[in-house]
Amino acid sequence: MEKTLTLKEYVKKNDKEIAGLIVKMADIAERISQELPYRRGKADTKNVFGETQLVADKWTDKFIIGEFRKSRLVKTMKSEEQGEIVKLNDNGIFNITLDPLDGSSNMKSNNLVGTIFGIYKKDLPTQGKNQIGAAYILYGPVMSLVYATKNSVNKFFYTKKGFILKQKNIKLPEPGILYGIGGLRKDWLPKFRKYIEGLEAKGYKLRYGGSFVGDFNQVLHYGGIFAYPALINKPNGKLRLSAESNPMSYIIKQAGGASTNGAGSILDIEPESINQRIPTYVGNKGLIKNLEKIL
Ligand code: AHM
Ligand code: MG
Repeated sequence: MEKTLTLKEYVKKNDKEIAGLIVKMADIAERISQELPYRRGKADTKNVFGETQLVADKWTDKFIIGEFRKSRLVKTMKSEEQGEIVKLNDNGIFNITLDPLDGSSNMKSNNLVGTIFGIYKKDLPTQGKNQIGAAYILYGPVMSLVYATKNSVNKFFYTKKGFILKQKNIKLPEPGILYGIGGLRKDWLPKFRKYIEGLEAKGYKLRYGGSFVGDFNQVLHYGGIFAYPALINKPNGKLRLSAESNPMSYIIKQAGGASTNGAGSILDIEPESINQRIPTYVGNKGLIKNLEKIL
């Protein structure tokens, strides 16, 4: 039987450059999962995107930024819950993007939520292709941490022994079996609706849970496509380029898949602003190529 590897052992051996960061993320995940049952309800404030914040959105944001400030590894952070880039440590090595609690509208019903990180050495804002790594945490049913670097995509499960390696070098199964799409179908662009009808005709199954981390995680394991598309009344969709779309586009690429905003890879987009939204389509390469042709 192969020896069980802890996250710390694995990342130190295989992705040394960002080992300290990933270990810190795992510690952060453990604490957040313990606190979520108690950090509930509305906060009566709005974030820079005009969305009502929950107590959990604000607490996770403050907690994660504080932890990275203490760790001294991080120079700056751009969080979805903060309008501006936050300076942490002048001598820090990394610049991090953060969605502290993705899918937080699922908190009320106790459905999936997660945390998303993009990792850069370049100063922010910059193109997603400049990431040197990206990661997400999914808080259940078993808490998991998935991180990607240029080497591979790897998954860890939280157990009595802490985070342990569950799957290394994850690749998207071909040709995929699922699709999950945000926004109301009546608001999708006609060409996109036709594309999805084509997938349905081929037997692709709808799996949509309303959290990017959860819905993306399914695509990573079964193959298929996730999108928060351009909508008739919201041409840029909903997802944020820096905090959400870029890290997930990096992970899908390392798993053998692709991303697009409808015209080209999300990772190539030169950011116009730090709070920019972008139509987001991620999944198996063939599916994304076909979609680009249609759009
Ligand atoms: P959040 O980070 O504020 O939770 O917003 C992003 C989430 C995604 O996880 C999900 O794909 C999308 O919003 C769902 O939005 P809606 O419920 O508005 O359709
Ligand atoms: Mg989010």
